[in-house]
Amino acid sequence: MRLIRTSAFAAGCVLALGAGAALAAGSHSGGHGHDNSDGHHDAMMSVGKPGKAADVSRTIEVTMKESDDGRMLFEPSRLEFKTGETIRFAIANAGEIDHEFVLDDQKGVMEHKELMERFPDMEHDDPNSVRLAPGETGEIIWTFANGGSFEFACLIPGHYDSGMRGDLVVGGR
Ligand SMILES: [Cu+2]
Repeated sequence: MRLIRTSAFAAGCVLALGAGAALAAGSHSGGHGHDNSDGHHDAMMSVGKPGKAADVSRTIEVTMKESDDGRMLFEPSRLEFKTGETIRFAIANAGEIDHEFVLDDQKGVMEHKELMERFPDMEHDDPNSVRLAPGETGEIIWTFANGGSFEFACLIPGHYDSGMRGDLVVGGR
């Protein structure tokens, strides 16, 4: 599972780096610009896998923003789901700068955070993340297939360390 996930992420990054700025504007728009023939969009991660709209059991609204005291945050800052649940995340950027919403395990978040710090202009096109400009809204449909403790985060450099993370717990049935 770990190997599959890592290679899927690497493929997404290489593709995004190669395509450059042209990909940046539209990478979150829902259709995702490239085909599924590499299996990348269906890859199971430890946090789960892309879900189907028909399986959605509820919608969770998540707001991303900066606070008056200079922090950056998600509301809510903690999420809990049942194992096997499919969730539609309706994500809004209510801030004044770009933010992103990424679902992963702690190790994946740290790897991704480090990559973003090395390549700040990197745009990724992965099904477990969406990047939004100020005022924009986006959506992720995700199936939490595995129980455990995970994380959601904004990995634009500096944002995680300004508070832009949350705990994501999947458990029970
Ligand atoms: Cu952010």
